[in-house]
Amino acid sequence: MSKKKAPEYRLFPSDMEKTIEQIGKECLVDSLRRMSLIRNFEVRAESAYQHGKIGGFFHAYIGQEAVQTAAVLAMGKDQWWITSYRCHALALLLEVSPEELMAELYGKVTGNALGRGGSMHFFSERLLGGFGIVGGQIPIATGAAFAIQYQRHVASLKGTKPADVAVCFMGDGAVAQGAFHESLNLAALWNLPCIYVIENNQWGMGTSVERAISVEPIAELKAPGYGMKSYTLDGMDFFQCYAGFLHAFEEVKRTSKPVLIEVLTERFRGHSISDPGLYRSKETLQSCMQRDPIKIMVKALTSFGLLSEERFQEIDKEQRELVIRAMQFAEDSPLPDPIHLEEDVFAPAT
Ligand SMILES: Cc1ncc(C[n+]2csc(CCOP(=O)(O)OP(=O)(O)O)c2C)c(N)n1
Repeated sequence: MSKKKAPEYRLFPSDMEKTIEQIGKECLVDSLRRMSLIRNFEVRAESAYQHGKIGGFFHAYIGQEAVQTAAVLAMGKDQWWITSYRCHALALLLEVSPEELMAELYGKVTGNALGRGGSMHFFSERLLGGFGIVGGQIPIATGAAFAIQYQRHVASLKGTKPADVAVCFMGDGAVAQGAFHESLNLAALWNLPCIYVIENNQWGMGTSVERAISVEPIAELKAPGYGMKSYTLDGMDFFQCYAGFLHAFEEVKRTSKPVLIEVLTERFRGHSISDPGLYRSKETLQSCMQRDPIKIMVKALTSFGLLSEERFQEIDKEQRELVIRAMQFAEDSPLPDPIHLEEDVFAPAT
């Protein structure tokens, strides 16, 4: 196999100072608080897992926090949101309580899916789910975008604030799935307001993106095949992500045409909690972690005089305590009664 040329990325042009001014101090500090909540939730839940309190699959979002935090801020919570099994952050960002999510991880009846779904299947009113099948969420997002367009022209859903777009997060590994290509073709053909976001964290389990995906930059080279526009964002930089997502959101609202976004990011952990990550060296991981999105944001906010290091430490402590209270709630909650075991299971009896 011949070695591919190193991709040359053309990042979305953004201006940090302008973005900071546009978002404003209060909202920026709140976004940092949300990123700290996600990080603390993941770190504490990992430790609960190691102590045998949580079982099953578990995929942390550590390292990628800036991406979905910026997307939800830029587009608002009223869109249709959907993602892969790496879904803890999106649920927190869409205001599902840490208690409800932690209880779900603990398999307790007070959990987000009554303790029956676990780590990969968080949901909320506007979060159509975490999905365990790689690429499984892409056709569903496309359907949500179809519903938005249909309701605009034909009918309206009573009582609910209409969404402007459907936002579909996926990993780089999902790009090799047929569902990705079928969905993009249909969305482009029918002008569906869908924003497809590839979170390129460089790995699909232990396979590097350069060994799995035929061309890079992924979005820039794949989107033209469907007549779609594309953007590439630096996923460790909250401000770049915000500017890029906001631009794409305004564009899709105006044109009702789908766009494809590639966000360059890194996961600071293994694929899942059971992955020791032997396919990348300690040095490579250390160098990725130099660009910690939380540290980058703290540095930017302090340098603009919007936050002090001490204030960040306080915020971080508050979030840590919030998560510890959520763990206590999960611990104290009852397990589901086995009598409910076969409820809500769609498996026809033979
Ligand atoms: C259809 C399908 N094939 C294989 C798997 C096993 N699997 C789970 S995660 C994963 C890697 C996906 O990587 P990527 O899409 O880059 O997302 P990331 O985990 O990096 O967020 C694979 C192959 C699966 N869940 N579904």
